[in-house]
Amino acid sequence: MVAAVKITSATFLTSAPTLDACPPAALPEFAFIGRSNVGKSSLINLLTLRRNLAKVSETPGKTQLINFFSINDRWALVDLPGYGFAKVSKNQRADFNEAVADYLEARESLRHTFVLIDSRLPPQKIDVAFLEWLAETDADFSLVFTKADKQSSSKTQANVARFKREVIDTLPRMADVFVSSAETKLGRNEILGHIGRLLD
Ligand SMILES: Nc1nc2c(ncn2[C@@H]2O[C@H](COP(=O)(O)OP(=O)(O)O)[C@@H](O)[C@H]2O)c(=O)[nH]1
Ligand SMILES: [Mg+2]
Repeated sequence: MVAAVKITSATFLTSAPTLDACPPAALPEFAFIGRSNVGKSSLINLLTLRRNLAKVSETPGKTQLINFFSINDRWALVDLPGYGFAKVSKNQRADFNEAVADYLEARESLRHTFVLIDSRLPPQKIDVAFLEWLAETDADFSLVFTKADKQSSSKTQANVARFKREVIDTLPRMADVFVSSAETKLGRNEILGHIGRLLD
């Protein structure tokens, strides 16, 4: 069992539409990215044990702002706009908000990025394309397979293994993998433990 960091305060800091509009890079930041509806906001609420800190939406793709939450006045959680899929001529390309790309490439205080993947789905092109892009930056990132409560753990493990096989040739090294559920709190201690180690 890993020692999780203790969260004594969690407050909404600000929302920003672009990298330039982001608050001063004063605290180490842990960002959450993934397809719309994958569970980014729910995971932030799970980690902080605050029900409505980050807005959970039934409508995919609604949040287009970068949302900052200050934790213990020492570090920050960052809820990024979800990516979608755009058809561009013959090729489908990863369509993520320009502000997200700018943030992930250039934010000085970004310490780590959690890439969220729906644990119920076979590897999605958009997720693989996004990881290919992310791996080309110097980003430090890990994978979080969400919504594990919606199926058996053997099905989750099979999907995680399948996803790893899909990206193993793309990534310079296999990223750390977490499995989470906003319903059962699965993964909370492990993810907070990871954050704690990175903060040390
Ligand atoms: N059963 C289950 N539902 C989840 C989980 N995480 C998110 N959801 C639901 O999935 C939907 C989208 O979640 P949200 O956090 O808004 O996703 P976001 O768009 O990535 O921020 C909401 O209806 C959530 O209640 C989870 O771990 N388990
Ligand atoms: Mg959200």
